[in-house]
Amino acid sequence: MSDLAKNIDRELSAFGLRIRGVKIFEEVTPIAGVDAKCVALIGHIGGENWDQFQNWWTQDDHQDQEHPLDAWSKEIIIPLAKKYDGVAVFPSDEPYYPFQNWALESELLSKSLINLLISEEFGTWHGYRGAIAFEEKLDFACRENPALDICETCVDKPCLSACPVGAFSGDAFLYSECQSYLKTKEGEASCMMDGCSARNACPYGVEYKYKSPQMKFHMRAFRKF
Ligand code: B12
Ligand code: SF4
Ligand code: SF4
Repeated sequence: MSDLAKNIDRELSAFGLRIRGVKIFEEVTPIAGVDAKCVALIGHIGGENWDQFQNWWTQDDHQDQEHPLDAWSKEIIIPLAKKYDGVAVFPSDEPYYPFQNWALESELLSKSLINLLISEEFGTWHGYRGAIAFEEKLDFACRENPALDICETCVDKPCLSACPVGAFSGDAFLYSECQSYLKTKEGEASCMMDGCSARNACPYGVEYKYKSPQMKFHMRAFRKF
């Protein structure tokens, strides 16, 4: 790993974040005004960022944020990008940058049947908080394995039968069926309380599963009011 990558990773670790992988572009790629040669993906595995985020969120001047986790991420990643001559981009800002594709090409992950990337170690319990694009290549040990297909080897596929509205029974995720269910009393008592039943049914990475406050936070953010 280069000194630059090590320094960024060390600074991120104070917030429970890390460089998840670095996607090296075969051709220079324009990203947010930069001719990028690579992009460093920043995120968390399991609940490693949760306490730091909560401490920030409970401070008086942060409680009214409409998207607190995004605001927290920006407060950390934008200055870091400036300090190291890169430019920051974020997963929820449009135009959407292809975070999942970048991740697939720089980490040991595979696509899952429930539209999330999955790892043999930590399952689907991980996320991306931002990325920094650089005009220079960053030396970082990437663990990409394009042949990995975890779901293919999962015989029972419990995720598919766990969703009460069969949101994964077709070719695409049935977003409105899921959203409608989450607004019912049953949805409030199950997925809204304990997290997506399909995601919970997956046997991979159970020890990385988000704890209740983090789970509820993400479910509330996901459900449109
Ligand atoms: C819009 C969006 C949604 C929308 C619509 C998703 C859709 N299918 O269109 C809705 C609201 C439904 C949604 C829901 C959720 N999302 Co969402 N979403 C996004 C967002 C902001 C943009 C997606 C996009 O259009 N990207 C643009 C395309 C071009 O980029 P791409 O990633 O390279 O897309 C390629 C891949 O998707 C790939 N691809 C094609 N088919 C498939 C199939 C599978 C199985 C996979 C893994 C990839 C894949 O090819 C695409 C084209 O090149 C991304 C963040 C981001 N910027 O990527 C998060 C993101 C994908 N979501 C995420 C999450 C966690 C969720 C939720 C669990 C809610 C939550 N926040 O907790 C649910 C899960 C629902 C589900 N099971 O599908 C995470 C996924 C992390 C992971 N572990 O993989 C992301 C990366 C955000 C993040 N901050 O980490 N999401
Ligand atoms: S339960 Fe099996 S098929 Fe479903 S996401 Fe997990 S590994 Fe893939
Ligand atoms: S949150 Fe509940 S309803 Fe929505 S996809 Fe997951 S299991 Fe299905």
